[in-house]
Amino acid sequence: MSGRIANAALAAKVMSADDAAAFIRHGMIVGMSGFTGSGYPKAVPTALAARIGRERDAGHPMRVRVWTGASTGPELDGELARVDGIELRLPYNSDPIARKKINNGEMEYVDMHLSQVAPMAWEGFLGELDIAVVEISGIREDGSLIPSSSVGNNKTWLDRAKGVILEVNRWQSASLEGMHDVYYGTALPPDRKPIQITRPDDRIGQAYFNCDPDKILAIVETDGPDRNLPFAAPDHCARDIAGHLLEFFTHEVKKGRLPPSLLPLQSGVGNIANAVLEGLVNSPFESMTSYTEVIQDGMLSLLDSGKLRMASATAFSLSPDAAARLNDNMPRYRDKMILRPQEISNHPEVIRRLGCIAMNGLIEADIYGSVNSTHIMGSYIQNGIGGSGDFARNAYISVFMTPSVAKNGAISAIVPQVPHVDHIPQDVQIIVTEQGLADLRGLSPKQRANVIINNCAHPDYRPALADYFRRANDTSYGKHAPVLLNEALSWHARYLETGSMRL
Ligand code: 0RQ
Repeated sequence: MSGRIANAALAAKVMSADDAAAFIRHGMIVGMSGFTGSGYPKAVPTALAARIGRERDAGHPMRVRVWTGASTGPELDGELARVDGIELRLPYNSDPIARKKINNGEMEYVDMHLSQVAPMAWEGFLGELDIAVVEISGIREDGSLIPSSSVGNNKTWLDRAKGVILEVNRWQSASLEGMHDVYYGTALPPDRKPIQITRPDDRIGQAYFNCDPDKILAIVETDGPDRNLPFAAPDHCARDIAGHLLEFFTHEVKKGRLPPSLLPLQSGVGNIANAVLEGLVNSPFESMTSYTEVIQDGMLSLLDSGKLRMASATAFSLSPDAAARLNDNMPRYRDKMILRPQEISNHPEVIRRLGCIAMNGLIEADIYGSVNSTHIMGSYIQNGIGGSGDFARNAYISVFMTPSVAKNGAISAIVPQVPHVDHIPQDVQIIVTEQGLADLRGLSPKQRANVIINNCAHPDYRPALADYFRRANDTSYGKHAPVLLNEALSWHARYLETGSMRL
């Protein structure tokens, strides 16, 4: 054994992944750990998928409903989706095989605000949780559990599930111990109390999960890395977007609308968000903090540079190099990081109180500033809303960023009307592309349209957008937010018919 299980009674429950997976039966709801590819169980889902494949071949279809924190890894979503083992998935997915099944109509998917998953599980709206499968980094003598590289919804899964399967992963650094802050004070209305976080540094909970030992059905020892995908080096476009944003922050500090240390940063995942964080390393801002969902490579660089004082999140999302750097230097980083349950890292009350600066990616925005973050061509889901809605609505400043074109220029990211809305104009204050930045605060719809078209649209599409807007102004039924109903979505229809939005 790895020496990670210090409780003798629980050590007696160690078994193989195959034996542990046998506790999961057809139709069950299974709550798994995992958030942005970190801290997800690796062995039991793979064993479960193998069993589902065997059952299917023997003529006994078997499917389960899978809840997680957010995205996981190929051993979980990929393997289970491949054997058609997932009947329903929530609240976030980025696995390509699962994405294909969802968009083929072969898997049900519930795309949720990440802060709302745990409360809704407690409220009973989602169904009864049968089994929790949770990765941890160790078990203490008193039976309490040391979380691993993500906290996500684990506290809720461990509390709500009828049975618990634990994966103790010795790949995870033993020095993670003490980094987490697991809050046990949440309650349902009318008994909710204020969440007492007034600075990103505040600790309000405990470093361990509680778990009723009688519920623990199995413990599996593992030694596998998190998904940890490499980030692309920032290209020209990402660097330009980062540059516009840094110029904007400098301007806001000069105007006295942001303090010189800015406000707690939330950063979405992906290469552009990472480029912005890397850009902040060479910025004039000092003593910054972060209150976010995920700690990615750029956050580590910011911590290394001394510019970022501390980071609060619910998970890591690191490249293999950055994960190795973190694991090798954990004692140095540990005091500067806090991992919390996602209902706290994404809590609207805390985000509003702290005044976070939210920075998220988008698929497309329309000329009035509605943002589509999820549905390509209005119907094909890419990932999900994730935490972007939690942060965008409640942030002090809500920024969305994107290249101005997609698919080698065949698609404009600025369109007359988005075919799916995740973020309404009121929740979208700044849009940035490599072309420039649109500050939409205090602007009416028509004023927004002018700024978005002129500052953010690609020059190849700007004349067509301006022409649409001019004609809409002339003939629209109402002149508040003019729209040509028959034409508004014609750009998307044109892409589907011809492979390009160009006229
Ligand atoms: O598809 O890979 O098939 O070519 O969309 O686009 O350019 O790789 O962008 O990785 O920055 O993701 C909005 C999806 C952007 C992400 C989104 C196609 C493009 C490609 C991906 P291909 P890129 P990114 C914190 C906050 C919601 C969740 C969130 C996201 C694919 O940021 O999931 O913010 N956000 N969470 O080709 C058609 C367009 C397109 C387009 C891009 N306009 N039309 N296709 N694509 N723009 C994290 C969590 O909550 C966990």
